[in-house]
Amino acid sequence: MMEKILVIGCSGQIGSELTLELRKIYGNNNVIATDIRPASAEITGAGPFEILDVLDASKLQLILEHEKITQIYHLAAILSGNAEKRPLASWDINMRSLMNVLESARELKLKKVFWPSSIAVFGPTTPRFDTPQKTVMEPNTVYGISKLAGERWIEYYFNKYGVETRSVRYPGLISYKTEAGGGTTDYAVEIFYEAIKHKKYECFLGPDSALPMMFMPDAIKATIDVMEAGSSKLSLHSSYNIAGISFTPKELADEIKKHIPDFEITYKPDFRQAIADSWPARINDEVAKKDWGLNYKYDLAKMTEVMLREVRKKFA
Ligand code: NAD
Ligand code: AKB
Repeated sequence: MMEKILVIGCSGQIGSELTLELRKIYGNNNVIATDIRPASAEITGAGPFEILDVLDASKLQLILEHEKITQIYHLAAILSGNAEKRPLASWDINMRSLMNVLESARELKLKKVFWPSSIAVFGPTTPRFDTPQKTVMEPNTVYGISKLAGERWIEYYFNKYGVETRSVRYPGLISYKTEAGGGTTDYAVEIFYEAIKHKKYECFLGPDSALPMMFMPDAIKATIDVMEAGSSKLSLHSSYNIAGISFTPKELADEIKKHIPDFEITYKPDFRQAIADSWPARINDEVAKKDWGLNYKYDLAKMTEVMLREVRKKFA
C-alpha cells in the first residue's frame, strides 16, 4: 500500500529538515506538510503545504480523510524554555495536540504515528550519568511533565487500541537550517551564529552544564529508522533513549576555538540553568541500539566542523 504522510509542525527546527527527507523516501506529493505558520520556500515549492492548527481537531480529521493519510509525524510542541514562560497554555498545546492525533489515528486506523519525547522526561532525582531507559522520572518543568504524560498516553493507546506510535527521547538537537525553537539546549545552536558573526558568545548556561546533544542528520536518521523498524523488534511502546554526544558549553567553546582561535565565551546563566541542572548529563541508549540498530555518525569535532562551515556559508 502506498504511504501518505502528514507532517505537523513542518516549519520548526526538525520539521524543516525531516519533511524534505520524508519526501525523498515517499515522493514529494505523498508528504503533506502542515504548520500553524508559513513554511519555507523549499517546502512549499516542492510539495503540498497547508496551514493547520493541530488543536483544531475537525480540520485535522478533514485533512487526514481527504488526503487518505496513513502515517502522521507530529512535531508541534512548545519547548522547555518557552513553556516555562506560559505553563498552562503550553500544557494545553502539548497535550491536546497529542490527544487529537492519537484519537484521529484510532478512529481512522492509521498505520503509524511518530511523536517525539525528550530528555526532559527526566528530573532532578534521575541518575545524571548513564541514565537508564527505565529509571526514576520526576520531571519538574511543564515541558518535561507533558512529555512524560505523552509517553504514558502513547503506550496506553498502543495497549488499549493498537495505535502504533513510535517515539524517541531526543537530546538537544543542533542544526543550521532553521532556528531552534525556544529550548534549553539552544545555546549549542546560537553559539555557532555568534562565533561566526561576532567571535564571541554570552552563554545562558554555566561552563560545566553537561547535556546530551545530537547533530540533526543523526536525529533524522534515528527518526526514520525507528519508524521503519519491524514491529516484532520493538521491546517497548513508550519512547526510546537516544544519547548522541554529551558536552558542556566550555567543551563546545574549546572545540570552536580550534577553528576560530580568538573566539570568546562568557557565561550569564538565566532561568534555563535550573532546567539544565534537572536533566541528565549523559543517557544510556543500549535498548535502542539493540532493538532497532540506533547508530551515529557525528562526534563533537565532526559536528562543529560542519556547523561552522554551513553557518559561514549562510553569512557569505
Ligand atoms: P520547533 O519549535 O522548532 O517547531 C515546532 C513547530 O510546531 C513550529 O514550526 C510551530 O509553528 C509548530 N506549532 C506550534 N504550535 C502549533 C499548532 N498548534 N499547530 C500546528 N503547528 C504548531 O520545535 P522542534 O525543535 O522542531 O521540535 C519538534 C518536536 O521535537 C517537539 O515535540 C519537541 O518537543 C521535540 N524535541 C525537540 C528537541 C530539539 O532539540 N529540537 C529535543 C527534544 C524533543
Ligand atoms: C529543549 O531544550 O527544550 C529541547 C529538548 C531537549 O527537548 N531541545
